[in-house]
Amino acid sequence: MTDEPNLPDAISAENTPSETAVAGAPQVGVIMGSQSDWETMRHAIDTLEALGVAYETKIVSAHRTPDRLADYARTAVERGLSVIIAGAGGAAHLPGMCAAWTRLPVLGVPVESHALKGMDSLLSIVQMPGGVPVGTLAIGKAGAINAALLATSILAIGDEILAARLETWRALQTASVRDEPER
Ligand code: RP5
Repeated sequence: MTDEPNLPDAISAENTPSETAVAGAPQVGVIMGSQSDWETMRHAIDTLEALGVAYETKIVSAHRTPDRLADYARTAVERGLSVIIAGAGGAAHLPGMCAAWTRLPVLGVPVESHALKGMDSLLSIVQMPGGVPVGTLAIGKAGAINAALLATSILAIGDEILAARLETWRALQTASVRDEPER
């Protein structure tokens, strides 16, 4: 039995683009290596939507669509993105290769793999050589949610509306924690 609140539903943000968004243009790019990553990465999308952050999402594989990855990451700045969230599993090169092509902050989400429970994904993403950073989150759903929250925190540095929504999120989360365990 979990007490986990449905914060995306609870926050009831207005779902309008934040004040730094230009005509609803995406500020966050959410990419994933495969359709099979959707079940994890949808939690990042749900969180961004709840907070009213303008985003775009795309399947971009470092291995299967390398040219798509290069095009996506190399044009990310000029297209107005501020942060990229990249989720991948197994030999998860996507976040690191994406970071190689752009100066934007890249947040990596290790998707849980069948063979190694996501340890392979985690280590593939987290062990970047010095000079090309990827901010690595937890394996799976928690990492996807936190990547969205962290992306929003980055945007909120210059956006009071998003900052207020994050404060609301935290307050709802705090209010949802029981004082004593249910027996
Ligand atoms: C990675 O390989 C993807 O990110 C995915 O997590 C994993 C398996 O992909 P599929 O074989 O399910 O397409 O590139």
